Amino acid sequence: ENQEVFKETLFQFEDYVVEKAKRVNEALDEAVPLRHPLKIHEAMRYSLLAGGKRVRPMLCIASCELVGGEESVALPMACAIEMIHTMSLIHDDLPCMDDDDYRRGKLTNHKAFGEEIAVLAGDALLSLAFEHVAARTAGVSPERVVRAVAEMGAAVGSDGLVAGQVVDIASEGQEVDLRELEYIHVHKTAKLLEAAVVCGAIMGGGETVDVDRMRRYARCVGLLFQVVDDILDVTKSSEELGKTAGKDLKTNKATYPRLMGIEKAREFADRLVAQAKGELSHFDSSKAAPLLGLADYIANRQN
Ligand code: GRG
Repeated sequence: ENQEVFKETLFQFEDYVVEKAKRVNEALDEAVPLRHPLKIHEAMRYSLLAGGKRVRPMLCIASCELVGGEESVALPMACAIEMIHTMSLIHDDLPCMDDDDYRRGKLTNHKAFGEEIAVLAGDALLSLAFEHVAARTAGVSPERVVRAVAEMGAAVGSDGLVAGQVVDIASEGQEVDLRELEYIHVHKTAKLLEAAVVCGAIMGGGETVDVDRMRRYARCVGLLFQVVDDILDVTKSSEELGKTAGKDLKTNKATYPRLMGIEKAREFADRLVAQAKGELSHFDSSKAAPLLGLADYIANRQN
């Protein structure tokens, strides 16, 4: 019987995810219409609509709904977070950064449009993110919109994603210990996931205590996301061994499994998912179901 109930909730969670992703994709499509100059808008749309998992927008919307807000009040913010995520991927893939040829199953932006356009597409998406929240959010007090925008800006800048990238670049070829690895992951990955949750809760009208609880949930989920990424990296590279040589730089990169062993990394992931869920125990569990489901999804994802 338990298994039946489990299947039922799992099924509902899938429905939830599919429905939200559809809404987010439509809103993103509408946010960047093709217009003059054609090339830049094509490049922005190419990466933005390339079919990411939309984990951050879902966290944003589910957080808004958990504190009683309508989906519509968080949708512009959810799109803005995805625009920022996408631009960080475009810039991360550039030859001067990670120098990658493929992303989201397609050629990277600079491979498809050239480096100049890829840099500018990233810049334009970052700018559009802030414009989009400010111009499109409706039904939320100006104080809350400003608070959320400040939160989002802090997550991206030199105390956020950029900080993580800078420390990551500086650590290349160096010995990296667990503390430094955590710093990189918290900044490169967890900060934006945290902003997605916190900004969703702010837009939804959440009380400070609840926003704080959800922030703690998001920090666990953010780190979990990266630990799982590292574990998947090991699984994938052993599967692909022999097929692709891989880049030395990436092969030698510090990861949780490399620093603590695969078993300990899995235990760490289990602890993080339990802790994330624990932070939501104060909420009605049926209302918290989407965020609880997202934590499980992130823990168990295969890509
Ligand atoms: C943000 C201003 C600004 C500059 C960019 C390049 C850079 C600074 C930061 C790098 C950030 C980066 C690439 C972090 C990795 C994040 C990560 C875990 C990406 C994978 O996310 P998924 O699995 O991807 O959610 P999909 O494609 O599903 O969206």
